[in-house]
Formats: sequence, C-alpha cells, structure tokens
Amino acid sequence: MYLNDIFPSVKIPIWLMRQAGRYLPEYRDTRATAKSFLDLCYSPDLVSKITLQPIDRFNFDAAIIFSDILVIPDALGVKVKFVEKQGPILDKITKFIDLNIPTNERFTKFLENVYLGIKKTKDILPKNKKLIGFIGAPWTLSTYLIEGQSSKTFSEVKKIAYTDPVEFNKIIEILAEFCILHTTNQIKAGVDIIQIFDSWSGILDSYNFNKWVISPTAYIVSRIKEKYPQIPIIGFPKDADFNYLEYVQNTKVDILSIDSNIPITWVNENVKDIIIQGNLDPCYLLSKDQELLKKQINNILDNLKHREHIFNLGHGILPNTPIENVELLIEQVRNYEK
Ligand code: 1CP
Repeated sequence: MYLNDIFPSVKIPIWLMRQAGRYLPEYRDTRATAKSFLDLCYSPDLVSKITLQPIDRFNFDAAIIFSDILVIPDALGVKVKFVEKQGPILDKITKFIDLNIPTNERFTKFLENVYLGIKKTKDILPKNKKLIGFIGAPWTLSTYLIEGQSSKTFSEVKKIAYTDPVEFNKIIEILAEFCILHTTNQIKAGVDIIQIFDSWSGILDSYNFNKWVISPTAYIVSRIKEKYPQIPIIGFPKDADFNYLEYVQNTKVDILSIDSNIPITWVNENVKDIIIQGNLDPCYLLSKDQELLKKQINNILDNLKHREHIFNLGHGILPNTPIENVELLIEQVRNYEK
C-alpha cells in the first residue's frame, strides 16, 4: 500500500495520538458537561463533537474517533470505570469462564452509540480528511482484564500467560474475535483507517511477544484484509524494540507506528518497505525552547526524508502541552521540503 493512495493531497500527513483531549480548552469544556468519561464515549453527539475539535483547530489530516480501547471489555460484561487521577478500574478476571460472552448481535447493540458516533463524524468530516478507528490488541486488553487496572509489574497477567498458556490462549482468542467484530463494525460505520494499539507489548520476552502480540495481530489483520483489503491498518506494538522487525514481517500491517525510545536511524536501516508513523517524544512538545523542539522535529523529518512517513508522536500528547507548540509542529511539518 502506498501513502499517496491513502493521503493523495499531502506529502507528509500529520495527526497526533490523543489529539482530542485535555490539552484542549474546548475538550475540557465538553468533558465538564458529562458525568463520566464513558458517558462521553457512549454519546454519538459528543463523540463527533470531540473528534472534530482538533481538526477544526489545527487542520490535521486525520481524525481519530474519540473512544477508548476498554469499550471492548465493557461490552464483554466486565464493568469498566474511569476514576479521576487513577485511570481505568475493571472487575478483574482470572479465567476464561469469568467472561460473560455476548452474542455478536448483543455486542454490536451494546456499542451501537460508538458506531453512531462514527457515522455522525464521517458525515461532517471534510472529504479530504481521513477517519481513524481503532482497537486495543488482545494482549493489551488482557492486561487490563487480568490486572483490573493499569499495572506497574504486570505480574498477574504474565503469570497466567507464561505458566498457563492453554487457559490464557482461550482469553486471547475470544478477545481477537471481538476485536475483529469491533473493527468490522467501525469500518461499516465509516472509518477509513484502523489503528491497532498494543501499548504493553514491550513488557514481553521475544517468545511471548511472538505468541501473544504477533500471532493474534496477524490473525486479526488477515481476517480484516479478507473482507476489506483496501482499508489501511496501522500497527503500534509500543516499545517492541528489535521485535518491531518480526512484527512487520509477520503481521502484515500496512503502517508501523513507533514509540520514542527506538532510534529512528535503527528503524530506517532495519525496518524496510513499510510506511512509518510516530517517534517524536511527546515531552518535547512541553518545551519552552521552540528551537529545541524544531530540532527534534527536523531530525525525524530528515531521517525519513526518503521514505513514506506519517508524522505523529511516540505516544499520546500530554495534557499540559502548550497549544502554540502544536501549532509550531504542524507548521514545521507542512513547510518541510521533501
Ligand atoms: O477524562 C479523560 O479525559 C480521560 C482520559 C482519556 C482519554 C482522553 C482516556 C482514559 N482515554 C481517552 C481517549 C482515548 N484512549 C483515545 C481517543 C482518541 C485519541 O487518540 O484522541 C484513544 C485512541 C485511546 C486508546 C487507549 N486507551 C490506549 C491505547 C493508547 C495508549 O495510550 O497507550 C490505552 C492503553 C487506553 C486505556 C486508558 N484510557 C484512559 C486511561 C487513563 C487509560 C490507561 C492508560 C494506562 O494504563 O497508562
């Protein structure tokens, strides 16, 4: 797949992970009107309003639908709450049978408002902009299901994955099926691109990375491609380090999103024949020194000058990011001579 087929009218497309969020005053205003974060995610009007806020303000090339990876566990009957300053809290599971697996119809009905939010956004989004839908990959979802929250050591989920792979595989396989259903539903509702977030892939050894990150992702990609070969798929196995190489070879994603720790020079030399997205450390966007920020942006642009490249960060934009640094970033990317 060529970048020009996805974004025909721009040389270096740009969007930012978490581009709709707390660094924007208009997001904070909208957030204050809802009781909880999930109420926002399950209101089609607010989903579309928030998704479009960064497009209106910054004219990014793509909008990512305002939602969360944890709507899948929520739809599987594992209650999810987002607690201020604590993050997500889930009813934990330890075994496959702890899941309350719905029929496909009930799952789709449960997330109907997410899909209505996508339809609404797609209707309003300018035609030259792309709409990105997303899922959390089975491994990352399983960390929240089994740890019940964001974890520091991941010892509970790793214990099951490493010592009871037969039981763990059942959990991963069912998550993969619902990842496929949620992706298909988002495509039917109107998204143009899919991003697969595997935020915690970096904590696995190579053997388990292959088993729990690459295999299920390869399966999901192949099932999506059977039905929708034209939909580009972005893979983001965060902190995969040298495992990025095998991930690209074996999952067949079209675009690789990379974190900030991996040297861009290593990626350029070793990961061939794929569109690259990401890498700028979101912390540079906090800088008071705009020359420093420009230098970091240019370093990525220069290194990827002869490649297909979507500008993005190595992880989500931080809530305390000054708006003028985002403006500078966009200007710098738009004015770059490729
Ligand atoms: O009230 C608030 O503002 C809550 C903050 C927030 C937001 C804005 C959360 C809670 N989720 C989101 C939206 C979100 N989540 C998007 C929206 C689209 C966009 O990018 O603009 C996306 C793509 C996600 C994906 C997501 N959620 C991931 C994968 C990407 C990543 O950050 O690694 C993960 C791990 C989550 C779980 C999650 N959601 C929210 C929190 C605090 C967490 C936990 C993060 C952690 O464990 O460190």
